[in-house]
Amino acid sequence: MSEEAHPSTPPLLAGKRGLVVGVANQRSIAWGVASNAAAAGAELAFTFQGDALEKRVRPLAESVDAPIIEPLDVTDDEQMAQLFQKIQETWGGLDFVVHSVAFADRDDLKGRTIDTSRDGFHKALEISAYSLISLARAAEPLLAPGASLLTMTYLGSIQAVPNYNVMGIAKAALEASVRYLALDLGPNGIRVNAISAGPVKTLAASGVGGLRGMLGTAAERAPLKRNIDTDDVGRAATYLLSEYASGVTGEIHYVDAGLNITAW
Ligand code: 0WE
Repeated sequence: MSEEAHPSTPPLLAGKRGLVVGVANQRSIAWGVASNAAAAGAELAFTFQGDALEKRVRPLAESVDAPIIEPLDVTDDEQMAQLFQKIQETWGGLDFVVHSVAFADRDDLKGRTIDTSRDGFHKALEISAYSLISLARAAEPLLAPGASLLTMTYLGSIQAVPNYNVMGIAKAALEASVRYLALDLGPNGIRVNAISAGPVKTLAASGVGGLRGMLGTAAERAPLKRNIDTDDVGRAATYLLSEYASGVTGEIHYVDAGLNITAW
């Protein structure tokens, strides 16, 4: 009967160990990914950036019994090395990495892109795009065939979204990095993908002027007639990190209630 046709299968990420970089608080997209991955059987390591965020991240990480909670500023090579040393000692290997990190100076997320300073450009690209490359390089020795990397991007990479400005340029670099890293790591059976999330009200987005209006417009325009939440992203992420996506790499997967396919 149905038992024979549909034998029960283990949860999607059973026995997998993953690193999650980019949790700031409970509303973070990274937490949506982490909580869904944990529910799907993954064991997780977390990083926090600075003392202020440690107070937020630690209780969340402990709620899913994370054995590794370490500081990481993605521009600090020494912290990066220490983090992977710790993962090596604790686990000896790693099945996935979630990168959910972006930063541009607040002044560069308004006004004209033409006014972006060299320094502001460098900072946005370093933190938001180069950090995926450094994480991939540091993680590579720990990754076995079947492992995967996942990052978060936004439509502003391929369409000009007012005020997204230098972040759009950084996300374009990030998406290209996904494809080139997929090419590098593919021969070892390691996949690299991105989720392009629709707008969500997170801490990162809270400083953004006009976000409320954007969320309203997005929900009206999107085929699903709603905004997405971090669980929408978390469920798609769980699939991309799992064997169910074994043939998927170098992909930018939209989780935006269909917004990106619309013209009007
Ligand atoms: O990628 C993002 C935002 C990332 C972000 C947010 C901030 C706010 C605080 C990067 N750096 C900073 N720096 C700060 O000082 N999103 C996809 C959310 C977002 O940000 C926008 C958006 C959307 C959507 C900025 C302008 C217009 C739309």
